[in-house]
Amino acid sequence: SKEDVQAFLKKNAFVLFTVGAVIVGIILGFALRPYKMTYREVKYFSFPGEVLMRMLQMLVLPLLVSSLITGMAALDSKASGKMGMRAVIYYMTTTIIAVFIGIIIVLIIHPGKGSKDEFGKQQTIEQVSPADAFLDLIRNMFPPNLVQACTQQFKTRYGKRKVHVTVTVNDTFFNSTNGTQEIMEITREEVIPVPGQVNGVNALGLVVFSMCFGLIIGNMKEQGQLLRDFFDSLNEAIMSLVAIIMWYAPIGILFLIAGKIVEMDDLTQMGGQLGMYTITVIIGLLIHGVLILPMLYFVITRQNPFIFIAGLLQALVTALGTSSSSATLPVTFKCLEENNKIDKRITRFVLPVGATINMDGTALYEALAAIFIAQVNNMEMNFGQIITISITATAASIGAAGIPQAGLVTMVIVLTSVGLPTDDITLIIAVDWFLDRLRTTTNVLGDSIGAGIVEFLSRHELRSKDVEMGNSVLEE
Ligand code: DAS
Repeated sequence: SKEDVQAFLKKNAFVLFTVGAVIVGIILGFALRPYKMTYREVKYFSFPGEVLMRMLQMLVLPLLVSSLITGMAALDSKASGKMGMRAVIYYMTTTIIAVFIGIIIVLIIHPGKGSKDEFGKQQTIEQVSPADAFLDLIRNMFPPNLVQACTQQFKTRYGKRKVHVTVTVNDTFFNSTNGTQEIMEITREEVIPVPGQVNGVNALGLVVFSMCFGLIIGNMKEQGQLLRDFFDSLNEAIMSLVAIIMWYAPIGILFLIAGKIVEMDDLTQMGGQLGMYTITVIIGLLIHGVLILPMLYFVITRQNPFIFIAGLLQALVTALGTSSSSATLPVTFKCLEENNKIDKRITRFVLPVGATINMDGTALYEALAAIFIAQVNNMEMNFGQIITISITATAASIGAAGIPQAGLVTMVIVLTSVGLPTDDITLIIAVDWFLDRLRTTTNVLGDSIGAGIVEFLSRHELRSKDVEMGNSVLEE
């Protein structure tokens, strides 16, 4: 009936807006492509998207810290220890499964055909040894300066930027007596690839600190009450801010997606190996996200995984639009707590940690991409090398920050570990912006399903804690 339709629309307005935004964004993007906007015009056009990105990022720091501290403080150390164990086992298992799928699928489809001819020009990539990368991971866990940890800069984007270059031609032949002579100078606009910097927070360091801090103030008696109340109330206030931003999110997502489509290169090489590679990654991510994770959820909780995923839709779309799991974090919280009714003591712990270290999509991607690069170089990996790739891909996904294209940077570790040319990362840059969005969506899905599973497994502890506290803990 008409009332039913109205009620449905009202209840699902957010989701409809968000999904609508993606569709309109894609259409608008393709419609504007023929106009060949300049770099500056694209930046103006996608400005509403940039604003959304900044709003979400603005909340990450206070949200991450306050949710982890209150999450840890709400449980005694035994209960949080058990919950933490479950979460870690879930993270490890799903990441290893993801890596495994990536490897199997790339070996079966074999998208790399042993030649680099069809790829564009290559650039040089900074070398990082696996040992250094590993030590960096540990270093990041213990930031010497907490304030600095809140303003860490990441070198990540290998995007393209238009710059004015002055070309000076030197002629030493006619003027050998006094060195070089300048004979002409021109200025032109050229697109060159540049590694950029992204502002972020050292999430790993803040996670470690907040967890310890939360545990400590949770164990303190009355003296800890002030801090517990403070962070609890901070967390509530931030979540109310998230609710406001959610109304703007569809507009931002629309322009993020449209802007990216307007700006992307013509994918003329997509017919060849790069196209096959893209399809291989998509298949791998689909197997993991649509098959394995839902199955795991069903086997453990005996509930319909797709109803659970439907509640997450807005978070998934935000991940697709922002290609950052940490920028998506506020929305993931909202979806899980409000739509899927996951206990806050679980989300507050599982989500920030998950967004920082649990990246199934990235792990799958890194293993797959490394083997693809080996194939392009006509190198078949032996069993030992494949094991090395799976271990380093897991480490690289843990080390990758939840920001756009971070996975591309940590891939250097995977490649060097088996002696593959790191400069070959540039072969896949052309499609990375797109695959990044898909793997980020998979990452967010993995964290969210993890929250559902950990809650189910921890139901006894949660209940006995409720009883002990007279059911007053964190009950809104
Ligand atoms: N885009 C990242 C994320 O936020 C990770 C990656 O680059 O793989 O999940």
